[in-house]
Amino acid sequence: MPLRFDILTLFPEMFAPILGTSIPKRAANKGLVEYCLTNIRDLSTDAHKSVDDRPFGGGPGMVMMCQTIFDAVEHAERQDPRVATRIILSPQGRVFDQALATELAGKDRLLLIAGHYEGFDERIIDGLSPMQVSIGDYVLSGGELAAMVVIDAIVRLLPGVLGADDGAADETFADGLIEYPQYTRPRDFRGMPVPEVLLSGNHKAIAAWRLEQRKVRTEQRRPDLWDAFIRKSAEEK
Ligand code: 9D3
Repeated sequence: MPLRFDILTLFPEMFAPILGTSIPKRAANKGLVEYCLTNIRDLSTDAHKSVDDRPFGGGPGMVMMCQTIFDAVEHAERQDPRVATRIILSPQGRVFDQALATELAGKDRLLLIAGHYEGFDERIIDGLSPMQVSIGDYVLSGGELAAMVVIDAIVRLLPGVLGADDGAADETFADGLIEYPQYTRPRDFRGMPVPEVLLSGNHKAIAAWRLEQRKVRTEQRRPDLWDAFIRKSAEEK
């Protein structure tokens, strides 16, 4: 059975170009995932097709209302007997990382709720108990791009999605170090040469150089990852 993604959004048209391209498309074509979009506005019951309303107590902006979200979740969940892991994209959520991607890649059904411009009525959180997920500390216009980031990171971890030598395992974050620098032809581009060791044919020397590059770069650019790497290395001894 393919991993089923239910995506609840006010802008389903934003998803087609991303999910219909590259790895997410290939995964769907191979029958490894399916994407099921629900337009939250289709579940609105009033004459104006409302999905949001002004906040009680005042304040700026609008708030996504309970009725359409609850009905959209129930509508999507009825379409398949499997229990969905519910995820709501929110700036207040747990920050998404590779460990969470791995955890979610083990589920058989994920339901993602993306809001736009605004926040959610708190009873959506209380009543539906979704996992709340953020993709980082910056302000987006809505949860749609965040949902696509989460989907992309999960899909590429599924068995059979990547080719054998795309090697998801030894990439950045799998072992806590960022990548080594890479080069291809030509050997000299506008006076910038390829590091000599890579042309040496000495595979042990190349591996040692690459590991050193990864360490130096991680220490310089990602002190957070470097601290974790040093602590992990110390524990293993
Ligand atoms: C006034 C307070 N704002 C919260 C920081 C309101 C607000 C801003 C942006 C409410 C929602 C949004 C839209 N963002 C998302 O829905 C979102 C998001 C993000 O903005 N950054 C990182 N991850 C995510 S996941 C969903």
